[in-house]
Amino acid sequence: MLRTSSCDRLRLTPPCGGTATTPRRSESFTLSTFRAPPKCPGGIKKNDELPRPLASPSPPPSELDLLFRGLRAAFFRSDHVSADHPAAGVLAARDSVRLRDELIAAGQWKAREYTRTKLLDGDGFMVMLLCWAPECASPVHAHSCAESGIASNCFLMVLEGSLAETVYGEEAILPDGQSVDARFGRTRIVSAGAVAYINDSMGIHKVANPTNARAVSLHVYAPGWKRAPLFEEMRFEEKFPEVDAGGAELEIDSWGDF
Ligand code: CSS
Ligand code: FE2
Repeated sequence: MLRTSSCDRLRLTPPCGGTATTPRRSESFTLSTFRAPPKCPGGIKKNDELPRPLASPSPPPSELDLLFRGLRAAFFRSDHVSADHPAAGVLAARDSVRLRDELIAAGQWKAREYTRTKLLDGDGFMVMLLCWAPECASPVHAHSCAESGIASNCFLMVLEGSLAETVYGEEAILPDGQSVDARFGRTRIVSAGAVAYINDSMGIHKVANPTNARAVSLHVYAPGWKRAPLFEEMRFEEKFPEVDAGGAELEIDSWGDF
C-alpha cells in the first residue's frame, strides 16, 4: 500500500483541464519539481482547453523607424541620386504629422535662428532635423561639400509650418562667383507634408521661415557633407521684405546663426 502524503494529494488534484494521473513512485515526492496547478476561478471542466498565454504583440514601428528603414534600403539600392531616387518616394510615403510628433522633443530651439540636429548618419546619406524660429533664414548655399568638393543632394520635407525656398540658377551668380543677384531668385512656399529636392545642377538656394510661427523640417542629404559653400545675396532693388542671412560658412555641426 502506498503511503499518501499531502504532496500526493495535491498531485492527484487534476490541474486545470488536465486529468488525474497516478504518480509514478519515482516522482511522487519530488517537492522540488512540484508545480502548483494554475488557479481556475471559474472552475474547469474536464475537456476545457488550458488557457493560452497571451501573445505579447510587438509595438508597431514608429514613423521614424519606417523612414530610416526605407532610406537605408533606398540608398542601398542606388547611390545615383536624383529627384527620382527611391529616397524621394520613401519620404513622400511617410506621415509628416506623425513624424513631427515623434521628433519634436528632439529639436533644439534658439530665438531668431535655426538649429540642426543630426538624426542618422547613414551609409551614403545623413538625416537632419532643422528647427526654424520665426523669421530666420539660411544663407544662400550650394550642396557640394566645401571641404571634399563632393556634390550632395538635398531632400527636404516640411513637418511643421511652412518654409520659403529661393532658388538661384547660374544666371544669378555674379562674376565674383561668391554672390548672387537677389532679383534672379525664384521663391516658392514648401508647406507641411511637402517634399522639395535640390542639387547643384538645379541651382543653389536659401531656405527661410518668413512666418511668425516656428517651422520644422527634415532633411536628407546624400551624401552627407561637412561644410557648405555660401554665397552673398546682393540686393540691387527691394523685391521681398528682407529676411536676410550672411556670416560664416555653413558648417554641419554649427547652428544657423546667420
Ligand atoms: N542645408 C541648410 C538648410 S537648407 S537645405 C543648413 O543645414 O543650414
Ligand atoms: Fe540647402
